[in-house]
Amino acid sequence: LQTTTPHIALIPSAGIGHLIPYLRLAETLALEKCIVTIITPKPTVSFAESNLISRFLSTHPDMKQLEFQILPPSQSNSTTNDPFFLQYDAVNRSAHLLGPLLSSVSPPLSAIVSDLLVSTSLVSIVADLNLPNYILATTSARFLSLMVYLPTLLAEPNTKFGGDSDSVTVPGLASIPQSSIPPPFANPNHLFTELIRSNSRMIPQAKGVLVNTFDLFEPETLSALNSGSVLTSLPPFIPIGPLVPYESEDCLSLIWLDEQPEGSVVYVAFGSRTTMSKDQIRELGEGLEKSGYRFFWVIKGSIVDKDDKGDIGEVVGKLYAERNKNKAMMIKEWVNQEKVLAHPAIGGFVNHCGWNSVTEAALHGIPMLAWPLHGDQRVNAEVVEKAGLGIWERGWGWNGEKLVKAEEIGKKVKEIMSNAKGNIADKNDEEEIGAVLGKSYMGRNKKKAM
Ligand code: BUP
Repeated sequence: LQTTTPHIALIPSAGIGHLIPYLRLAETLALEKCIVTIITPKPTVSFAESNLISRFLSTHPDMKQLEFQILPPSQSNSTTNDPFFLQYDAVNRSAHLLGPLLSSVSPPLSAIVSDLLVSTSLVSIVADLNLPNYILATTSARFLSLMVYLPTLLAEPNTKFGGDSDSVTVPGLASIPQSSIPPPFANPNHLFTELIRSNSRMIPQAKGVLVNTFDLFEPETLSALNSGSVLTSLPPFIPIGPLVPYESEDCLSLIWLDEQPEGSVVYVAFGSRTTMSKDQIRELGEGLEKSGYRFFWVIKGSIVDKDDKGDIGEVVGKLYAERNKNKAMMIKEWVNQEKVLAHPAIGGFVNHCGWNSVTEAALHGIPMLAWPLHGDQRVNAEVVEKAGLGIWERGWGWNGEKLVKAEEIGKKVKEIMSNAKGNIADKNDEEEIGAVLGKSYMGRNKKKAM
């Protein structure tokens, strides 16, 4: 019996959070002896995306790539000027150019896996090519359920997002508090709302939806999606997560971590596309200092890295940077986050609940302080909290809604770090080591031992 090697095309959309899961899936499929072609929209919004694609291709020479030249994004839209939303829109408007590209590949394709946000535009292309189309969802099953049900909710005259009712009901799911619904959903004409509404309508036509989650993490939600409770006539939702990080290079900042005690460092990062106000960055910096723990802080000065200017001292203040240089790593460049989280020195993770960050923390068992800032992140934070993977202070609101003060931040950081493996705060070092080894042992040996 002759069998042919499956050839899968992967079509991500825009932004690091939508690219990394595709690269992880690409490696997994290649290890399963599939031929993989990655379709990369060009130009990308950020340097981080184009750098990541080049590095991935150079370390995975068997992988095929097809560059997909997209139409220029609109400079703005009356509802948003977020460069990533505008890029999703541009990829959708360019989708007709994909047909000839996909039909030209050799050997012929066996299936397509595409991002949910471009799936409607692909319907007729996939039908013409007579190919099964899978979606790889890059968010939690819980937020995905909200996306699946969004067209129905928006069609109901009584639905009010951001209104007075306490929560939104998606059949089969625990209700979602209004405060977790992304604010753009309150405007049916918002580009983000429109992109999700139009693309979610296509889900029933997909052969299956691959979800970067796992059964133990979101059991009720997966079962609601697969039992027809959310909507009837949905394809299977297949949990394939947490997607395993692909082989990649170390980054220099790991050397600093090598010198820190086990579980002693709190890692602080808010993903690739969110920046906080200057005041909030200052409070966060003070909060980290107040916590007494060592910290590794990835700081973003702009939404898109192409616009990021100035050094760390300019963002956090030169005095602050100097004061903390021995107990902190502060960095504005790209770090290999997955390797940072895998490092034994990391004891806790303050993050925005971007779904990739959540799954990476889950993979390495790092307790999280959830600080969701926009989009799907508050719904994701509910999942983190419910699964016992972290804590969340709901009152901190969306990004920019209120100034979260250093005092509160320091308190919450202490709370997660008290669950960490090493559990030794710098300022209490001597006392805590004394408590472990005994005060008289410490006194006896202090001259000859470190
Ligand atoms: Br920044 C940064 N290094 O320096 P999320 C990010 N990452 O490895 P986001 C690095 O990017 P969306 C860096 O490990 C994760 O895999 C990180 O995805 C990696 O958040 C990914 O966590 C970021 O989903 O995307 O960027 O906000 O809005 O789509 O959730």
